[in-house]
Amino acid sequence: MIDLRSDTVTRPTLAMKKAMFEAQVGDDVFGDDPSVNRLEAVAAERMGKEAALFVPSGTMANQIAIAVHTRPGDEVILEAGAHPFNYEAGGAAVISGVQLSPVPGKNGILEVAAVDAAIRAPNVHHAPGTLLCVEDTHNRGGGTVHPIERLDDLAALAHKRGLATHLDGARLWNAVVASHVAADRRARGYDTVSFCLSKGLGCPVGSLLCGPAPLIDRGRRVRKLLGGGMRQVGYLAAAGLYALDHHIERLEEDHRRARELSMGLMLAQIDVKLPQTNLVYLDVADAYAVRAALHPSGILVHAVSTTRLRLVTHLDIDDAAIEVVIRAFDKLPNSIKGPPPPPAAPPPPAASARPR
Ligand code: TLP
Repeated sequence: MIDLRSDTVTRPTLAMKKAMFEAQVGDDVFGDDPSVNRLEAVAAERMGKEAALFVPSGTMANQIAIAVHTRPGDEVILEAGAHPFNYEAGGAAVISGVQLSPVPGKNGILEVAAVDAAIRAPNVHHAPGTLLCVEDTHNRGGGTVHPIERLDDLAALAHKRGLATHLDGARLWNAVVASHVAADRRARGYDTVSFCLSKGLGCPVGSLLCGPAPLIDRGRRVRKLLGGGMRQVGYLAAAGLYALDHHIERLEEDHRRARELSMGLMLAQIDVKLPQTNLVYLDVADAYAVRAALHPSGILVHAVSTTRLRLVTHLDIDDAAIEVVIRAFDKLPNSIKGPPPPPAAPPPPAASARPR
């Protein structure tokens, strides 16, 4: 199988499994797991924050961040394609009782002026905006990397207007490698930052939420409330520690393969842009038909919509796999891989609305 659906599909390498096998563990709910304690200390240090919390998923990291930064009835501002607005099962409303204010950006990157305009003035009618969430790299935006000035300016504006800031860095290490700007520098303006071990870093499970110690302490309680307190979870923390030492620089290989894949697909007449990191989005006439046509050759892709596909490079995708995928796309009929149909013309106005 050549599984390009996500970078979450990787299996641990033999060396990672060895590190897991040899892990020292204890009961993490009692704070006794040395491997988790070490992972949390290393994560906090790498992000330039005081403390960190090991959680099962990126979704839980974001939801805990939203919970600790807000009160019920508050408003959270985020880009319209952001993960908590699109893929977290409405969790912010259920867990924190907040409303989300989606602001469209360009390829997932927010304009500072648009965020400024979205923050409502204090008024008895308004839900007070108390948190800005930024996503780097931006998944639906195409794996895009924020220019560091934009990250800084968005955080500075939010703080000036009295909002806290959270950086959803599920793929922050991809942004670090692509931009050559260190993780603690990218996260500098943000009160909290999360990152995933289970994506490009190749671990089976896990994410970290990093920030000031009092907020992380509160987050620990929210994690328990959500059922995310885990016991001898040092086996998974050991995978994370291994990945932070061995799987970061290699992300550049995933980015190179994503570029090679997109260039090959361009030659196969596919509507695709050159990616900045490891996420390749394609616009096609029929995404479900393309997905079905590739399946018998063992190629798995993710249909984001009826006309959009996502192909993700990762630890288990090598150069040979990229060639196989390009050849398979080349053979697909134009009727399904060609450009998406133009948007349907709006219906004519109803008879009663027509000028006489
Ligand atoms: N994204 C997944 C799917 O949920 C779409 C993927 O395959 O890309 N923030 C961002 C920016 C993410 O892309 C994701 C996962 C998360 C948070 C949540 O992480 P998990 O899947 O660990 O809950």
